[in-house]
Amino acid sequence: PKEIFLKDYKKPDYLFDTVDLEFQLGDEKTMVTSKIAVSPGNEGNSSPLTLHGCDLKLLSIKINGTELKSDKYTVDPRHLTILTPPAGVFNMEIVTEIYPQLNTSLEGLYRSTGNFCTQCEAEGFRKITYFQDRPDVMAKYTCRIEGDKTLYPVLLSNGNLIEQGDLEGGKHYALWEDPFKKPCYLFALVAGQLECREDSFVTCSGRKVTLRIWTPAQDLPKTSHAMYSLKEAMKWDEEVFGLEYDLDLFNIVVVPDFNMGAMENKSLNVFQSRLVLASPEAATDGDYAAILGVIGHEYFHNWTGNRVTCRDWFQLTLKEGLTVFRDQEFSSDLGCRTVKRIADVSKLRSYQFPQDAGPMAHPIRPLSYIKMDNFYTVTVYEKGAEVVRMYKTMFGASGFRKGMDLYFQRHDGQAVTCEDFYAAMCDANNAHLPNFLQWYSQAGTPTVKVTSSYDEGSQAFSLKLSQEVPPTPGQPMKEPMFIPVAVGLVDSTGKDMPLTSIYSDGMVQTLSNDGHPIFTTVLQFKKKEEEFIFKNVPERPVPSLLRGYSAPIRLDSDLTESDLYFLLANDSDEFNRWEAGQILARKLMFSLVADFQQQKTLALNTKFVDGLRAILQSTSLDKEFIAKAITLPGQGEIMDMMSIADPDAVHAVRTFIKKELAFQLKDDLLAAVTSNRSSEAYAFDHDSVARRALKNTCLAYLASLNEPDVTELALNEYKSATNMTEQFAALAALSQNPGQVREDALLDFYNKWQQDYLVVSKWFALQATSDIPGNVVNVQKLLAHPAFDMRNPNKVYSLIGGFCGSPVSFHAKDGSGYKFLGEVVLQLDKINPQVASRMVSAFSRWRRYDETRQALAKAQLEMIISANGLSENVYEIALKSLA
Ligand code: B3K
Ligand code: ZN
Repeated sequence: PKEIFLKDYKKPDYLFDTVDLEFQLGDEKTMVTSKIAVSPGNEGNSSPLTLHGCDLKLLSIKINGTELKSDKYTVDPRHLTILTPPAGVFNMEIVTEIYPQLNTSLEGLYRSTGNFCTQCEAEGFRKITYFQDRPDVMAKYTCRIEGDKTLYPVLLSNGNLIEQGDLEGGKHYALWEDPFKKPCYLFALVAGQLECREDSFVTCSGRKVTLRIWTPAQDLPKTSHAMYSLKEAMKWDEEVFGLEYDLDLFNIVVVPDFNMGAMENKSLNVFQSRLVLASPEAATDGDYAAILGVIGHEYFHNWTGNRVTCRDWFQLTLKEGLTVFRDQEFSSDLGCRTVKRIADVSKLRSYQFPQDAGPMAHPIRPLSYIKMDNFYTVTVYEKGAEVVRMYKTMFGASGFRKGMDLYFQRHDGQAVTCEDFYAAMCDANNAHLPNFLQWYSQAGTPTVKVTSSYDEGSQAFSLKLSQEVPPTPGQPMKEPMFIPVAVGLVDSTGKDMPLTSIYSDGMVQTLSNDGHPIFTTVLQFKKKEEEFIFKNVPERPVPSLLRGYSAPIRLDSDLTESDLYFLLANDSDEFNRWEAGQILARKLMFSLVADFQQQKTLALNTKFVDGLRAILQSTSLDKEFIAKAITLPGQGEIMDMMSIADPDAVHAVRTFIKKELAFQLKDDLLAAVTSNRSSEAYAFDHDSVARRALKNTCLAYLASLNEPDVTELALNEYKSATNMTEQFAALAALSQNPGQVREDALLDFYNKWQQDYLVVSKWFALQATSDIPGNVVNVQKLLAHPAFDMRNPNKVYSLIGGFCGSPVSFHAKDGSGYKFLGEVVLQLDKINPQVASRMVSAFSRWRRYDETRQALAKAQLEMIISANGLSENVYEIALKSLA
């Protein structure tokens, strides 16, 4: 396998101006004709024209209408090279044959439940036809699709439908034209038996856009929330960024078999079913929120990704980090900002921090890859979004908007780099951000240490900051980075102090906002060590640091426990209230883990219980915020912070705290469950979601007691639930404890929902993530369950992915969890390398565990890497994990 490096980037030798595709869809084979207008990329270019291709049968090549003799080109399993292309502009016609029905990789053209569908990002277009498959080759496309009218009544591609009609032999055709230049990864084709929900949106300039969501007929009723989400996204992008949709038609297609969540193909987005289909009975609030976010995300790509795209795949975060940031903001504006921020930061901590600290650590712009598909990561996406967020933190909403405007003004229709985005942001704000670009090139999560001191005599409050970016594979030494640290000072009554001036770097800066006092300032921390001194501070404050989580770092401050309890109760920054509680919980968990390891009796600190009780009893706090604030940090997050991760200890401690809290707060928890019931019809609005979130969180606590009265209560909730959010939460509560009640409830649920494969996936995930003893065997059995299908990524992510995400069973000390995964990865790799590679990643952090576990996990990785015919996808992850 060949490694590809960012530093080797070269412009393409040839440009493609127009691409006219023709598909003859058939049950056994599909014929693809591609006519390309080629022009030289550089003056006087005469180099061979190398095209990518994979799993293609070449039927013919013509240059300027003449068939090319076989000595004029070479073909290998990955390329077709035209040895001496004509000088200047020429036409090229290539005919290939492909076999979508045999394509289980779900990349290129494939079949899903009988329909045809494509996925081209990152490098799937080469499985359709020979092409310069790289994002900086942008062309205008037409696409003519021909197929059986009964089998494939609907024929879709990008852009506008300009012609359609019947053909002989029961066939028909459709001709699509996309007026916008695009890279081939945004090409899409869908054909099959689908029906649509149609609606429309009138844009800010008064154009009426037809919106269609295509699904199998029986699912149409479940598309209303997706349609609502799409219209909200279109409106939001106009209001917040001034971005208007640019065609008269926007299609979304639902496909059960899809590797990723969804894909932003120009005007023809493709989604996996669970991110479109929802009804109150069968989808949870979490599903509704995910649909809103992902529909928004793919729609927002129309500007950030499609109109302005990436020069090369190393720049992926240019479109993904930015678009994740945009979807996060969209969801915040439609829901509750603090709660959304908490969810996003939790995700970063649970998944991205471990990646950044392991063998797969890479900068948000990777320096090299073997398979690009392996770099659609939480680092590129979520950390990338944090980097975009930092521009907004520094320049404010209006400065950020100016930067975005300039970015589009400069680069519409281009394939560009992360530096281009940085330059637009800085130029629009007349700013220079020293060391900020390091965020794009250095991997690893920086740790920032903060020590504070107060001098009563001079009324000065000092914060001394130092930063450390840890070594990561290939990057032993790191430079300091530009880190925006948002800070407020809280006085002894719990109020924010007005901030008047600050001294740093030999300069005094006066702080005010047009004469109004300010309460939060953003420190621009850009050296290894720096001191910031606040002036005119009348009493010793408690600093509220990194408000809103203003940078993706680990913060290590000298705040005392009593400072943290004070912030938990008083901080005006709600995010930091939650954060104070989390820091306290982490400290508590660490000290109990130590006790557990030394076989001491575990006991819960009463201050902690009182702190959570106060939050739980609050009538002023948002209910969803309360639910988040009483939730303990995840096991993964704690293990990630230990020198040797100990899954048994962390699990035992987390279970102990949960139970103990449930015991001590039982009355409050019961009250929260009963007072948050509602008989109203399901609504996905913030108040209802928040009410259910609090009720369900409390029910989960109570169920951990495993006492007859709470089991009775949970059973009751399960039976009386009128929506999936509450029904599933009750099922999850009941299934915490092994025994007959659990078995009966799981069986009852399956019997109720076996016709709905999306609900069945949840049922798989619930069991897969369970930490009941001996769960490896249960999951193994579920692999053979008639509803499970290794070819469906969603089911694999639910069952196998879920299992790997649950520390106890996956890390079973006898190695049974590792062995299970090792076998499954090899099986999966034959079917779908992208999915297999996502699963094998669960092994990557094997060095974090004790020696016994290390040896067992390593043996599986070695077994995998030595297997015959391994895909490059799995090979790259296994290789890096073992390095
Ligand atoms: N851009 C796609 C990801 C495609 C991944 C291909 N391996 C989805 C998204 O981020 O919007
Ligand atoms: Zn995206």
